[in-house]
Amino acid sequence: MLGKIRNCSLDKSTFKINFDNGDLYVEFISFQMVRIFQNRKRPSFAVINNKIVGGQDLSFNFKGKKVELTNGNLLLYVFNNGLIKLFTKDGKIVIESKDDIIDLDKQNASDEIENLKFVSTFLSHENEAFFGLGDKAGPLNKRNYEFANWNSDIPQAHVETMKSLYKSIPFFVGIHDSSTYGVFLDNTYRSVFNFLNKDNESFYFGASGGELDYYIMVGDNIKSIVRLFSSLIGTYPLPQIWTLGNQQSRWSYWCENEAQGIVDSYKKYKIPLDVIHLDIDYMDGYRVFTTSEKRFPKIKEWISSLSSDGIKVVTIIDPGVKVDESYSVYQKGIANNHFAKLGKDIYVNQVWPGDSVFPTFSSKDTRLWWGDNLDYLISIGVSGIWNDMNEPASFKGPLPYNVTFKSDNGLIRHDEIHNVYGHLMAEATYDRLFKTGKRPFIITRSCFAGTNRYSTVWTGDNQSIWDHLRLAIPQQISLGISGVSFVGTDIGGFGGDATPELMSRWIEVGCFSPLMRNHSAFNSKRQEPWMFDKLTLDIYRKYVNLRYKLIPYMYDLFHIEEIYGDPLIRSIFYNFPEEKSFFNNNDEFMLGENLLISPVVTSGSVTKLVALPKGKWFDYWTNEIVEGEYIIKKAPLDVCPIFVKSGAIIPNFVDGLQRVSSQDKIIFDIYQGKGKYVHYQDDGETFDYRKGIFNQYEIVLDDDKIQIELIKNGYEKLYKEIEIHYHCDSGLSQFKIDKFELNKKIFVKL
Ligand code: MIG
Repeated sequence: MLGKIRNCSLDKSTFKINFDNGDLYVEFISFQMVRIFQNRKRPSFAVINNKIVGGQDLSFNFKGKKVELTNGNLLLYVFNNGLIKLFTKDGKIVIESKDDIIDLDKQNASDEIENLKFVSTFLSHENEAFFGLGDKAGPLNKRNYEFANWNSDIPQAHVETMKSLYKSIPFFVGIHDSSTYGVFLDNTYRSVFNFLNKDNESFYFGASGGELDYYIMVGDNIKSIVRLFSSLIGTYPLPQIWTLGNQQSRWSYWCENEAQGIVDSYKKYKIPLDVIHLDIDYMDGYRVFTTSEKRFPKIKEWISSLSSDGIKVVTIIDPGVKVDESYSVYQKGIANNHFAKLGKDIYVNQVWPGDSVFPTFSSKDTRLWWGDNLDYLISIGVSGIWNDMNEPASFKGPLPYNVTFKSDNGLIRHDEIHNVYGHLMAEATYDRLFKTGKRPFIITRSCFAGTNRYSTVWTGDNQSIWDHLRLAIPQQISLGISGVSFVGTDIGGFGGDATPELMSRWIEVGCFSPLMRNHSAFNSKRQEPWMFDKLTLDIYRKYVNLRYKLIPYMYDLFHIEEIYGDPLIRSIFYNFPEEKSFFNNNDEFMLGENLLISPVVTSGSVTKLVALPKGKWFDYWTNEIVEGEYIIKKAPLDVCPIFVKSGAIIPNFVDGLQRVSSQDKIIFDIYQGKGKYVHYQDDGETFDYRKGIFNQYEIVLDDDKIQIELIKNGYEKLYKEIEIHYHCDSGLSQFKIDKFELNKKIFVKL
């Protein structure tokens, strides 16, 4: 414990508070964010921008038992032992320490407490709600649950009592009557967030190693907090547009013929497809960066023929490198000291290839070497990399804590690197793919805060059960709050056998996931859309078609996401923060600002009780205008209830596309009301947009008038045709706009 405060000083923009037993630093990163920390042993893996914003009015006042610090907007009290109390300038309480000693008699703590090196306990407010923490199972609101951050490979069914899953994002948003705030604990060791609230008055977090280093963000609503967090850790860079297409996977498509057959069937059944995934069996004996001569004898030619058909190939890559003296990846890794050690010896565990060793991704030269190995996959035409098993998972027990990894800042033990292992593997992959000039497409299973700068994620091994379809909603929303916008679940469920009904309902949810991929395990029922019955196939096609229409809308959302960090999949209160009843809504979500999806996620249901925020909403399928808190919607198996906000403007690709490709025509669905929308267009592939090579079309809707204007023309391929579909209380009307010039407003009376 820090003990009593001795003094405080301000050096440039950093406050240093000296206690009997150590120092604590305080920095106001901006008017809305304060960082409280001890000296770190090594730089953060997560934070890329914590530069202090100038122009703040910094001062402090030391009053014996407490220091009062301010930046002119936030007021922070620091007490003995480092306890804190944070206010806004109008005196509203944000967060307040309770006591640094957990009162075990009150049994507020859990067993986890034993392993923590430090703990910070805070008062919880009545009805305070908590959100975020990445991929944890259970409801959106994390109050009354406890979680641990320790990336774990969990093949069993994910349930709400599980403390950890694959990802670790030690960030949450708290909302109570006087404040909305976020806390990011920038610590990679096993950490614990306890919102159990057993004593009805407190919550705590802590970590089992490293230093105390946390940021508190203060804002008006959850969106402003997510944006502040994104400013610290970075956002997902605009993806290649085809990555928003439909993706098909299976563990495994065993050989070229089988994989080709899948592509052919998609064509035969007229379902759009952009990507096929190759799981571990494409490799030669699970040796990473090899391909099987037997099963994929002419892989380069095959990938190239797929490519002329518009299909991309993504291959899986695990971190474990097979121990095999005659295998060049192993040889070079050994020669250049790229593998983790236990004492003086290379550490060996088992994964798919049998005895395997683990790359030291914490070191730049290892990351570069890993990238060099990717050259082979790039040279045969692979378009994206799927990183699995990077918790890291291991078959012969977990890696001991004292396994060491070389790094750019000394050796790192496993207990410190574990939660960022997948993050660093993704970074290595990103850096190599970046050099191709195309926007990297990577999928990772494990991650840490900030991995979203490099990679998309999926939620790991779910199962073909209704509970996991339901879980997909809060899980994707929570990941979005935690900075991870490019998310998806294995559509249909990975383990177990999907029923036709479950499959149908899953595609009705999955078609809105940024990462839209059907994937299943080798011993489960085949899960491609035609493997069920005609009805399932028709439903599947209907929702993949819907997805392809919405791709320009999703791409626009990614453009905004890259700037601010707003996730695509959001809870309703992200857009309507005053509607607190949605804090506990786990069966609806929004895609961006305009679409509200209220899917059926229970077996046998053909109706849905839809909760709507205030305002006018259009039923997507019937154009019927609905209003009111709750409505009961008929939802037979082929209907996923979808509602569009009044005043919405939604860009669509034309119907019937089989691949994502550059389009000459765009259709704007416009829904009566007032609204404004900017549609973004670029080459969908390269980083040229960063040099201004893009177009923007602005549409303003004011009841019965619209105004369209090309406000930026940096990319030569403008749409040749714009079509407006106007939805209003008297029905649907359609018309075309075919000539437009830069900065010339076109007015249309509706
Ligand atoms: O131990 O590569 O989550 O998607 O199909 C299982 C085989 C390893 C786990 C992944 C899953 C993948 C499977 N992998």
